[in-house]
Amino acid sequence: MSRRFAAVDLGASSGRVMLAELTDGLEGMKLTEAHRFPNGPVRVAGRLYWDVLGLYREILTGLRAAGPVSSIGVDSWAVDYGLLDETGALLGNPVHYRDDRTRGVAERVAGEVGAEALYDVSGLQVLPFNTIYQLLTDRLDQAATMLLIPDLLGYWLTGELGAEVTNASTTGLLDVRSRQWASPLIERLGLPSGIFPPLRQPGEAIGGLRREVAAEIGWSAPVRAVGSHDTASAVAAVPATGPAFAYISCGTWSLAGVELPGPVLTPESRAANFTNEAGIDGTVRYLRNVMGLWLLQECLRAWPGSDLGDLLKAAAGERPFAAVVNPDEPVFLPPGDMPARIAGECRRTGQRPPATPAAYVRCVLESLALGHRLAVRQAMELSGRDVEVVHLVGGGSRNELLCRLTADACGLPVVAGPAEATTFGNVLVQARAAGLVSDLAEMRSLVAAAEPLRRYEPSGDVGAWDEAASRVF
Ligand code: ADP
Ligand code: LRH
Repeated sequence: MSRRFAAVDLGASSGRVMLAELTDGLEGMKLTEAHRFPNGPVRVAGRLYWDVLGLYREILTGLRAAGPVSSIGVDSWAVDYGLLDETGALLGNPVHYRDDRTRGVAERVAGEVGAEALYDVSGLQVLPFNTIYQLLTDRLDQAATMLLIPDLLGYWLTGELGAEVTNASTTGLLDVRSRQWASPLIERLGLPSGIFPPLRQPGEAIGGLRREVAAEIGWSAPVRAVGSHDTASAVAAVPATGPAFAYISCGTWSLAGVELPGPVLTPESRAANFTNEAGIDGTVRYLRNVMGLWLLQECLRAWPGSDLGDLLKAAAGERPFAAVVNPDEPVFLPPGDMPARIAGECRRTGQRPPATPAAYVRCVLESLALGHRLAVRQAMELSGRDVEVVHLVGGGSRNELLCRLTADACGLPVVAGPAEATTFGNVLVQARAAGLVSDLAEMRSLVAAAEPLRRYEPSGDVGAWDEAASRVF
C-alpha cells in the first residue's frame, strides 16, 4: 500500500508544498513539488515584515494542488513569531528577523542577566534577533499567546495552540537540559509566562483541518507536528551512514556543525558562539550560523537581469583568493546593497574589491567556504566529535562550485544533497508516526536511497586557504 504525506516547508527565500509518496515496503520514496512560491522581507513604513497571510494563502493553494494525504507537516525558518489576543486574533504582522528593532537588546540583557547565565540555561548562540530579544522590544500588553511561525500556521489550519519543541529551542527561553520553558528566566526578564503555549513533540498529532479550511482545499487530513524548525528537519534527513559526520544545511543560512547526544555548555563553546538546538529524538544540533547564500541572493538582487547559472560558470573561471571577507560580519545581516558592503569589507581588510559580478560571486563562495571551514573545525574541537565527511544539504548543494570549495577549505570530503533535505525530514517524521519508519538511522538510509548524492574529494593547496583565512579572521 502506498501512503501520501504533504510537507509544507517555508524557507526564507522560498516556500513549497511538497507531496511525498511512500510504500509500506519502503523500497522507494517519491517527492514531487505541488507548489513553490517566493518568500522574503517586506518593508512597510520603516519596518521589515514577513507576508504571513500571503504565505498562508500559498499553502492552501499548494495543499489543494497536492490532493488528499494521510497527514500534513509544517516547518519554517526559526525564531520569528506572531502574537494572538485572547480571542485568537493575530495582533500585528510578524516582524522579520532582519529588522533592526533589536539593536543593542542582546547586550543589555547580557548586562542584566549575565551572558554565562543565559548560555547555561538555553545553550543558545547569541544572534541579535533571537526570539527572547524580539519579545523584549514588543508590545505584549494585549498578547495572550506567542506562536512561532509553523505553530501559527498550524493554528490557522487546525485551531489548536502549541509550541513544537525543536523550534521553541531557538527562542532563548527553553531550558536546554529539561527541554521545558525556562520559567525562572522568563520571569526574571519580566515576560508574561502565560503567552508560552504547551510544548509538543515532533510526531504528535496537532488536530484535523478546520472545517472551513477543508472546504477550501477540497479534502481533510490531520496536521502532525514535525521538526518544525526547518534546520531540525534538514539535519534529521542528512544521509549519513555513521556517526562521524558534520553537516552544513545550506540555503539562505549555512548551519554548520555536528549532531550530539547532549549539549556542550563550556566557556569555550560560548565564546565561539556555538548553539545547542533541540533535534529529533533528543539529539542536539551543535552548530553555528554562517551568513549563507543570503550574500549571493542579495548580490543577485543588486544586479537585475543576472542569471545565477551563468554567474556560477563565470565564477568558476575567476582567479582564486583574489579577495575574501568574513561572511559573518554583522554589516551583511540587513537587506541592502550587498556588493557595496562586500567592497567595503574588502577595503577595510586591505584587499582590492572585486571588479565584476563574476568576481563578486567567486569572493562570496570562497568566503562562505572559509566560514564553513571555521565552523566545522570548531564544532569538532569543541565537541570532541570525530568527523570523516561533511554532508552539505539544502539548495546550496546544487551549487557545485560551493561544494567543491567547501571540500577544499575543510580538507574533508563533501557529500552534496539532498537539496530538499528539510522536506525529507518533515515527511519522515510523519511517516514514522504512521508506523512506516523506525529510527533516525533508518530515516537517513531511506534518504540516501531516494536521492542521487554527489561526492567531492578535497584537493588544492591547504596553505592557500590558511592564508586567505588570515586576512579576515
Ligand atoms: P531557504 O530554504 O533558506 O529559502 P534553499 O535551501 O531553498 O533556501 O536554498 C536556496 C538557495 O539555493 C538559493 O539562494 C541558491 O543560491 C541556491 N540554489 C538553488 N538552486 C540552485 C541551482 N540550480 N544552482 C545553484 N544554486 C542553487
Ligand atoms: C534557517 C533558519 C536558521 C535560523 C534562521 C533564523 O532557515 O531556521 O536555523 O537561525 O533560519
